Amino acid sequence: MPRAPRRPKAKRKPVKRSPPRRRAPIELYYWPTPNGWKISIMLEECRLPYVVRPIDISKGDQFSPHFLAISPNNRIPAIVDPAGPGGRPISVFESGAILQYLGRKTGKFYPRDERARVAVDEWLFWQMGGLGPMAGQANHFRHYAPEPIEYGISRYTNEVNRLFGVMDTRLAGCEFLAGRYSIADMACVGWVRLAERMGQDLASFPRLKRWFETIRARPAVKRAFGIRVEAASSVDMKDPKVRAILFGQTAR
Ligand SMILES: N[C@@H](CCC(=O)N[C@@H](CS)C(=O)NCC(=O)O)C(=O)O
Repeated sequence: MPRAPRRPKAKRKPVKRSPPRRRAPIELYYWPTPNGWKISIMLEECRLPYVVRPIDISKGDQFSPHFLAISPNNRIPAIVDPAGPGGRPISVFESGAILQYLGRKTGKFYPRDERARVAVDEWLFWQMGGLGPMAGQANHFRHYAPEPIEYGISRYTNEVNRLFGVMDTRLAGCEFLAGRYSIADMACVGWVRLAERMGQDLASFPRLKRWFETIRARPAVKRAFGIRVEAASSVDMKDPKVRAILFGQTAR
């Protein structure tokens, strides 16, 4: 069959494209502590653009009206995502809520499948309600109490020991806390990093040690742990002004 003659191509008008708009970065209100690391790890793992806004908790930046408007509990970390739901900015405080938010936003490290998500939530909440607070108290009584209080030291050191044991047992059956690497692991790793300060020897927890070494070797985790905040390295925890800010807080 003879082919139909080709129609001459209509000339397309050149479409003027505006240059791609650079996405404003997420602002991370941060100080280099286990709670701060959780979020820098997640941002690095997801390769999300972000800027670090240091909140010097030893000088009282956490009480500035600007920060309190974002984080009413006067604690780091917090984030402001300029491209939140509906394309409008959103601020989020509480590290667990931030991890879940970023997990939902990116679809990474926080599975959509309900069974898998329940497992992540279990270990995330276990960290938020157990490991974090207990390790925080162990650290306080072991290093910052004005005089040694044996009851407080052993109560919280033992509790961290028990919680490390829970992780060690769990990790006998799976590579990561919720099966696959997730925000639950990111929430816990900073506390395990400080095991010695909490009076724990990782050699007694071989599966936990293996888990820690695996996570610590991840490039994103290395980058997150590598963030330097100059002022943080010179904080003197014996300075009465610093101690009054951090340890003298009441409802006011
Ligand atoms: N539950 C909070 C705890 C955060 C927290 O305790 N942050 C500490 C640093 S690790 C802080 O900001 N401390 C400031 C202060 O004590 O005033 C979270 O997980 O975000």
